[in-house]
Amino acid sequence: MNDGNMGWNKFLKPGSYDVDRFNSLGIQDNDLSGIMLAPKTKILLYKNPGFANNQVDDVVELENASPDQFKHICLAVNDLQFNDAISSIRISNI
Ligand SMILES: [Ca+2]
Repeated sequence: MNDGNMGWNKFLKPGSYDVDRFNSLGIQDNDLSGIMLAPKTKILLYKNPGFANNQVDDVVELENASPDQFKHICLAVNDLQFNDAISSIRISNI
């Protein structure tokens, strides 16, 4: 949900983000509705903390292949039920 602090819309640098790191950045568990991806990066969004992939639909990989454009990904419009469910994230360069 957008609770007014825009925490869901933060830009995150490549790295691994578990729940504790989320919280330190002002992002709440199960609250992510959108994310900004830097050029030439990919992101793994996990429904579970600790990057746990227990079921086939627990993780989704999205990427921004553009060399120079940022890409906003809105989780509220897809049908993967990742909106307000994300508990850990990995971001890497491609
Ligand atoms: Ca979750």
